[in-house]
Amino acid sequence: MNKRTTLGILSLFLLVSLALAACGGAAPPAPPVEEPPVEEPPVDEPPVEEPPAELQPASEIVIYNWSEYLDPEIYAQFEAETGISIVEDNFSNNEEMLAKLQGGATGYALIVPSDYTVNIMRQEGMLAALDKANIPNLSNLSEQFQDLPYDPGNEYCAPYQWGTTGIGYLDGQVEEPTSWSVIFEPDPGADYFGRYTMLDDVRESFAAALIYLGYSINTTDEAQLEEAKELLIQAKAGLAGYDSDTFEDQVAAEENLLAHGWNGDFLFVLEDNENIAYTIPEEGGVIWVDNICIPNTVTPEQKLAAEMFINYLLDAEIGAQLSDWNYYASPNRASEEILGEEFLSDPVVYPPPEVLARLQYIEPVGEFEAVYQRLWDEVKAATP
Ligand code: SPD
Repeated sequence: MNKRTTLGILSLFLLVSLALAACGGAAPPAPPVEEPPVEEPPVDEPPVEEPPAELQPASEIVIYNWSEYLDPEIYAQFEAETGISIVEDNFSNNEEMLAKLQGGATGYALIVPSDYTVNIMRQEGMLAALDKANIPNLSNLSEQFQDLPYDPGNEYCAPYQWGTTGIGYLDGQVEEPTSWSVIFEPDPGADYFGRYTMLDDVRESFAAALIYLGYSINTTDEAQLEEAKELLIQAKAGLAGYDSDTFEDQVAAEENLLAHGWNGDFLFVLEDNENIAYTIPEEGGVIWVDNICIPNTVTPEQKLAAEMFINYLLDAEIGAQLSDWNYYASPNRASEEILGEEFLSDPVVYPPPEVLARLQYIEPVGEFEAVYQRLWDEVKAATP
C-alpha cells in the first residue's frame, strides 16, 4: 500500500467515526466521576416523641380473701363489664394471710386484712398506696370510714365490710348464751358439751378469754395472757374443734349446737336452718372492720385491675349487693341507702348502742404478737 492509499483509508475511518458519533451510535460517554457527598453536620432536632402507651389492666388477678365473703356473681358481672377475671384464694385468719405474704407469696393483687392487720402491714411496708384517681367511688364511703385510725384518709385500703364476733347457737336446743362461761366453764352434762367450736384465730380466741376474765383484749401483761391461756385450755374439754371456715355450717347442720364466730356468717346460713340465732355475751365481744388492699408486690397492670375492682365494689348498687349476699354491715353510705330499713335495723348486723358499748377492737401489740402466737401454739398442743 502506498502512502496515498494509507492516508485515504485513515481519512475514511475518521469520517465514518464522526458520522457514527453524530447518529448516536458510538459508545456512551463514561459517567462523570461522582464526588462523595459532603456530610452535613447533624441538625439538632428534637426526637419525635411517641405518646406513652396507655397502661392496660391485667386480664386476670387473684384475690386472697376470707371464705364466703364475696358474692361470686360480682366477679362475673365485673368480668362481663371489663374483661378482667378474678380468681379467689382463701385464708382462715389474718395471721395465715400475713405469714404467706411475709414468706414471699407474690401472686395476689388484692387482700382483705382486718383493721389491726392493716396497721401491721403498713408498718412493714407491705401495702401499695392506692391511686385514688382510679377509685372515685371512695367518696361513697360513710364519713367515719374515710378516715380510720389504722389507715387515715384511705391511703392504702378501702373498708370492705364490718361486723362483730360473738356466739351463734341453735335457738330451742340451747338457751341463749348470755356469758362466755358456756365456752370457758362448760357443764359436762350439758347437751352442747362436745358440740361447740372456737375460731381458729389467735387474736379472736384470746379476745374471748380475755373479755371473760375482764381484761383488755390487747393486753401485754404476760400474767393476764397466761391466765387466758389456761382458760382456753380448759375450754378444750368440751370443744369439738377450732374452725374459722365452716363453724356456721356445723351449727346449721345441727352437728354442733353453738359456735364462737362472726355475725354475718350465722345470718348466711339462716336459710338452711331458721333456728340459728346470734348473741354478744354480757361481758362483751369484738368489733372489726375488714379492708380491701393491694400488696406492694403487684405489677402496674395488676394494680390498675385491682383498683378498678375496688372502685367497682364501692359502687352504691354493688356494695348493696355485697351486703345483701354476705349479711355484713356496709361501710358504704350510698349502699346503705339502697339496702333498706329491714337490713339497717337488724340488731345482729347493726348492733344497738348498748351492745356497741361492750365491744372492743383488736389492735396491734407490736413485739407481743409473738407472745400471743407462742401461747396460742401451747393452747393448740395442750390436752385439757
Ligand atoms: N366469712 C367471712 C368472715 C370474715 C371475718 N373477718 C373478721 C375478722 C375479724 N378478726
